[in-house]
Amino acid sequence: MSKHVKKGEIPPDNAKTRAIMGFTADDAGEFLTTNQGVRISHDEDSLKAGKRGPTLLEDFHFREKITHFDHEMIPERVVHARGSGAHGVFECTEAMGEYTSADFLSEAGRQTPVFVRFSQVLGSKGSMDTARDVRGFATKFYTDKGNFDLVGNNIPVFFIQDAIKFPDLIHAGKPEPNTHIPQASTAHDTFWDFISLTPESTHVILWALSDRGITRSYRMMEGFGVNTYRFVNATGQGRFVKFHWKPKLGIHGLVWEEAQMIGGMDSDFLRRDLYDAIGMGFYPEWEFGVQMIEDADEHNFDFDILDPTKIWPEEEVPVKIIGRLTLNRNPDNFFAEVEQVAFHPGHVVPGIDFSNDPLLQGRLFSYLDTQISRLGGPNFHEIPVNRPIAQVHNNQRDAMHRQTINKGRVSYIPNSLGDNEPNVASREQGGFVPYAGRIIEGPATRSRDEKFMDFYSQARMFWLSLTDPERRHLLQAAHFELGKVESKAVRERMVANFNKVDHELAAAIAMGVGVATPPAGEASTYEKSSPAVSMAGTAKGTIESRKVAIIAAPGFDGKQLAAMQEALVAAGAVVEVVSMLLGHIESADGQMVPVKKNYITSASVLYDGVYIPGGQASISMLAFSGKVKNFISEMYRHCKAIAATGEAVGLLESYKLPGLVPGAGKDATAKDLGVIMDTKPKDMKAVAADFITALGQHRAWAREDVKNKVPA
Ligand code: HDD
Repeated sequence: MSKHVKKGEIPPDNAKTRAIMGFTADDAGEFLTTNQGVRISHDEDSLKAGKRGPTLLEDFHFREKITHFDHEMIPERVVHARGSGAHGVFECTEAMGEYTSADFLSEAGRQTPVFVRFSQVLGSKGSMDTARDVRGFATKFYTDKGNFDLVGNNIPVFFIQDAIKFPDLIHAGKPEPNTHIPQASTAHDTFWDFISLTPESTHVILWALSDRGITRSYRMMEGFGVNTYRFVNATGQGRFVKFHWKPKLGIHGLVWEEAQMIGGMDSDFLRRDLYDAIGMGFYPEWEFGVQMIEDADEHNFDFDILDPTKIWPEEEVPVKIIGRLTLNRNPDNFFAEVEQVAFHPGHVVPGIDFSNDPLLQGRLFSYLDTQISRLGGPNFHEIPVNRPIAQVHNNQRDAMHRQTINKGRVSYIPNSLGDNEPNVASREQGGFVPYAGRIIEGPATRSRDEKFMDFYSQARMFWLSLTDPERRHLLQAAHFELGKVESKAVRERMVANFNKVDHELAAAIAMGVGVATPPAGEASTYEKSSPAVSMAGTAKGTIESRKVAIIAAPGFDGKQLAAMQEALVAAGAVVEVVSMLLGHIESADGQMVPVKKNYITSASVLYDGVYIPGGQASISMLAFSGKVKNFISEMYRHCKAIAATGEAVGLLESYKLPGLVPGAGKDATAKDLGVIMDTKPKDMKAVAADFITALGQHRAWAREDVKNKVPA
């Protein structure tokens, strides 16, 4: 799936890369100057009257430097403040002309440059990556016919049906205004108070409580446009459409305890993961898919297709794969690119239009508006990362930070002095013609259609479609989130809502959060399931870019370590030797191996798996280390792949990990539990192959039943 690039390779050559490179600056080998280009002779002392001051006002260099610094912060995004992004390319794999006139989807093989920003919704810019949250997945397609922004999330449904409630939702979820606690967490009273009084949110809440809310990597999550859009073809014929991103690496989450620990060990975990993967040439990939519904079928579903709290089950409306997204270039400057990129669902191109989805309609106002205060004026489209590669010609003029120098005296239409140019374009000339088929009728009303009021059917469908481990994780998440809620009335109201989804679900949550189990018989009777909503079974078997720790001490078995390392690296894993001290450790047969991390700078939660090679001297030292025992126990508790060879098998057995029978050796049970052990490895390739298989499964959920017995 991925292509390895050499460090320093020329960035991918496309129209956007060429355009944006014109704005980059490289200071290497240059003299220091002011912003006016004047070379500076001294930069470490301000200009003073005598050696002991005071500083002179005429020091223009000092004033310019400090003034710029004083103003270098801009308002963070009111939501999705924390995120990370990358450049890449979208390739159309199936010509879609029959359905849409969108030029970038018109022929297989057509490539379009993109910039993607991933984000957490609630936390501030400096919060941690692994908070339980919905994640943003926003894509800017720099098409030849103008920019198209697909501003989606990693969860296909939203909390509310109407944009008018958005400020309330966000106020409830953000830190409480009197204390500004808690940061980047929904586990507090105001959030659940709002949710418990907003039953339309029940469906998305179950998704957010599932492991989708704590993704292992931005590269391992799905993306959804969420709202219903329209495709419109060259003859003006329209149909409803929903957009999907499907990750090549499968859909994987963290374990909640692990997510919390990572928050302390490496709050940049997801950001680092994305940057490192692209830097190493493991380019993340997604398939792009669409679900389409004809106008004639608009009312033929047991949900309203305009309701953003409902999915179109993939089993009923299949996802047609029509493209591929590859992220292949890290930004050069986080602020200039990731921070200043401005998305807007209203940025569409001919061939894509809006539906009457009331959430989308409200979004169409909000995004343009917010950029004006965030980026300081209406010219944010001129910031390099936001500039379309399509040419811009209009009569908009001036305003803060204007870059373009428009020539001529005419800036109005109609005009005769400039031949009435720039002129409008017909549909045939590529002009955007709003979709004409939309039926808008009825009295002005602040109300919703009946099907919107069915809050529980699809929530139940989601719950019924999960596997046992997924359900267990969801319940544990609910116990944590609601367990932090002080108001018993709020907890009771939430349990009452869950009781309308499924009685067992409500009873299990009630038990953990100290409220009475509500009566049975109130749950929705909807019995459909949608296997596609489950993350289980999406592992692709690959271990490319997965991180593996090798724990060893001096006197380790050099052949075992080398063979395992070689096999893992060949399969694409990132291998780090962890030992007590940095520097090098020597094997029993005299090989020196560099140590990447010590016990203080590493932690089990930062790896996907661990291997311990044998070697009597090494194992004797490791056996004395509480840190090592803790490392392995955590790995076991978090269901990650573990391998041990030679004397290390005895070490592993001495930890008495529940479920691992002493002397299991090559026992199938141990393998099922994702633990590969071989006391006398004759064939290290075979041991490595088993370990790679276990790693490729992401987690050994078979360990679920026993893992909680391991002390945290
Ligand atoms: Fe939003 C940012 C996704 C509903 C108002 N939103 C924002 C971002 C994403 C989403 C991914 C970050 C973009 C970036 O990386 O810069 N938002 C969604 C999705 C929604 C949704 C999938 C439901 C389908 N949003 C929504 C509503 C409103 C907003 C209903 C307001 C009425 N969203 C905003 C905003 C933000 C934003 C205030 C903050 C920063 C920005 O726009 O550029 O305008």
